[in-house]
Amino acid sequence: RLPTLAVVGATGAVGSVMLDILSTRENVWGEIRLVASPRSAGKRLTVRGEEVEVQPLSPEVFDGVDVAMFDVPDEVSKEWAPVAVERGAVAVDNSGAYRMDAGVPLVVPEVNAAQTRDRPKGIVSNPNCTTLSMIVALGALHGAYGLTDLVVASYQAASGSGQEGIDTLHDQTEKVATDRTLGSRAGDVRAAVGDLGPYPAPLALNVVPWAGSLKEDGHSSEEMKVRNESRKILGHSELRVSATCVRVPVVTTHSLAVHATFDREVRAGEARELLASAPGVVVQDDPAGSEFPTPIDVVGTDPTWVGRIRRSVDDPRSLDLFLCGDNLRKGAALNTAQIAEVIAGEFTG
Ligand code: 2RA
Repeated sequence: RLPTLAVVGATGAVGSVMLDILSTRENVWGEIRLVASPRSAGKRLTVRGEEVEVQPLSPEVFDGVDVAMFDVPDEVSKEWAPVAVERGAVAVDNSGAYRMDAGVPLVVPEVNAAQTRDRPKGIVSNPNCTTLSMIVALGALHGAYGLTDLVVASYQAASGSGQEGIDTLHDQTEKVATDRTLGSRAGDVRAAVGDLGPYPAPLALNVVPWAGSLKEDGHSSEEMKVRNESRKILGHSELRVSATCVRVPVVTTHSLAVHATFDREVRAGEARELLASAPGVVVQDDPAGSEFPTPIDVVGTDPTWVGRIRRSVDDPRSLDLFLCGDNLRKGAALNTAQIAEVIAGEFTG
């Protein structure tokens, strides 16, 4: 029997990428049920070439469901993932509600797929998109060389803030497009863009060193997620991580500059080969030929792209890398789908 899947949050920014992914990957599902808030229920969406009506979120909607994916805000997952589990489903959750829960595995199939089975609460968590945009490549390097330290600067796309982020970036970009004097006087861009949307400063013609909410000692929630989730996924509770998360005027695909230090000396050429053969990683690294990943070229693709691979000038145990990953695909929908497929394998053998 092919298992039944519920997609909760089917109408959101990640939800629509999910429907595309479910329609293009090898089909492992019987029925696919689409679920959303009562506000969006009744819409008809296409998945696997068929129109399906979106059902309102309710306990009964999980009856007969084997795997329920959640792409909804933390508080909705907190309330409804246990309801799905009670009704007999395994919940795969892409919110922050359960990621650091000791009874919930945090899974990236290329790195720690086996942990999917160890789910005492019936819930498996999907990491944050920023962690996911680098961790497949870093997991491969960790397996070979043993990571000790990570220094990360993120360049995060507007779609990490959902449709509101994308709309804000486009609206602001339109407002600054024709005045060529803008950006040369403090305050001129701020005055021109008006509405800041979900951001604390204009995103057009700018970079904003902030994502998420304020945590202890001035760190942002996004920076703490990069640290805590990397440690949990890699099973390395001593890993030292410093992150600075920055929003940039890119629509979709997060980028990261990473300084990674290992237990032993590393060679750039060897690391490049290792990454090139790692599942889910593509190396694009020829600066002489202007070959390196950029978000506008990576968007819409599944792998983590790595370039600018070089050994640190001052430390033979460190590598510097530049990574890009589509934050809506591998960063959210794709990884969730991959976890769900691992669970589907338990039903079909
Ligand atoms: C962001 N990581 O990019 C968040 C979204 N989950 O804002």
